Amino acid sequence: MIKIDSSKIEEFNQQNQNQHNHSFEFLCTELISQGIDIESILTNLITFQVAVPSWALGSGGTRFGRFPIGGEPRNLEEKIEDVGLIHALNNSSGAVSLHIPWDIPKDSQAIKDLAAEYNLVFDAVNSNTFQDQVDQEYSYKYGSLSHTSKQVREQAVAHNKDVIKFGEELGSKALTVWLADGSNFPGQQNFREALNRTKDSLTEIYDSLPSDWRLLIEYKPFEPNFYSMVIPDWGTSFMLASKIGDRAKTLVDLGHHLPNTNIEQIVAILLNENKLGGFHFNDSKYADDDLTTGSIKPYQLFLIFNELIDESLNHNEVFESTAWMIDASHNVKDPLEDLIQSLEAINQAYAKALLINRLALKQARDNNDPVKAQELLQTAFQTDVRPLLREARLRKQAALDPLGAYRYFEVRKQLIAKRGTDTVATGL
Ligand code: PSV
Ligand code: MN
Repeated sequence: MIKIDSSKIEEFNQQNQNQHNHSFEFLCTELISQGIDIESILTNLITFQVAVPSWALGSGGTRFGRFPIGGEPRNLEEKIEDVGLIHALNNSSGAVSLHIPWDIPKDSQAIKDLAAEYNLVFDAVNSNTFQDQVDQEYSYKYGSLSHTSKQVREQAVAHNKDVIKFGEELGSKALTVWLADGSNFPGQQNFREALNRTKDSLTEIYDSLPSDWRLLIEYKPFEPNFYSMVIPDWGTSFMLASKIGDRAKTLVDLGHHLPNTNIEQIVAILLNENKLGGFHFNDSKYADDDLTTGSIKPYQLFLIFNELIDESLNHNEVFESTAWMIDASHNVKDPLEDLIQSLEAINQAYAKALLINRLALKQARDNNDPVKAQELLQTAFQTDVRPLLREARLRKQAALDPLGAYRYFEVRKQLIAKRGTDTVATGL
């Protein structure tokens, strides 16, 4: 079991402590002059946790190829070890989100105990009815929850119920359903019938949820079906969630939008209707590119957090009741480094959005002053909040510089030494 000792992290931090003190003091002086409550921002950053999906720990592939990075986790235990390693470095990824059947826990109690050793809990569980498994009776080639055949739908519903069972054993409180169902050619599918069958299947799944669980319905405009997807957009997900019940919510995967979609406005509308269930964070240039969060559109991420904070002023449970998760995997980076970068980008967007002068923004809006409103957003967005993030990490015994520490401790080298060079993690 590879573990990074907190005393090692402390030693590593000492090398950069003076430099950090200097930049933190400098930023504090500036923020205090703007009347910003630094301690309250730090408290938010210290408590904020984002889940890591069990499928993002190996190098991702495209249909053209896959290039294993070496030391990839060979089983669920090793995936937990990986999440534990980055959590030790940043103390902001304290949860794992499992994809079943890629990561079926053979002994749930043992898995739970192992996760606890790394201070990890289990976030939403994800079902998979987009691939056929070897022992499966009916194929999902033409869909699952929306399928024309009752037997296929029943099989897909039963799978979701199994996933809930695993999730209950691990302490999860939500099921995320993403459907690949749809059609590739005009005329192939009756849109309305497919949608109604999906609603009925989801209702059956919802009815079997434990009373403190939520059903998160993910949407996606295209891929793997290229003519139509049964749940292509937030409107369809929202409509389904509204019909199905209070604990059915919409899940926003940032990559599941057509270029230039105003995602922050979608988030605001869902928040307004109490239907935002959670996020899958990633970034994209075109669509579901699975790039590192914040690598392409950090301003968009900041604007999303702006909406969340705006809502949290009225309903402060928003942050607790939302499922925060990264959903990315691509084939050129060390996946653990990628996750560290994603966590940094998410925390930066959150911290910057916390700096917005909301009173002044309200006044600018009320006075129809778009110039002032933009200046206020830009002032917050342009602030280098990295010293705040470092301070938050320091206070929770994490690394001042998680990426630097990851390289300094030669974590990948240790993983390769233990697991070998040609292991391939389950996932896509
Ligand atoms: C589909 O593109 C998706 O975003 C869904 O969340 C899946 O569960 C995940 O990626 C992994 O394939
Ligand atoms: Mn997703």
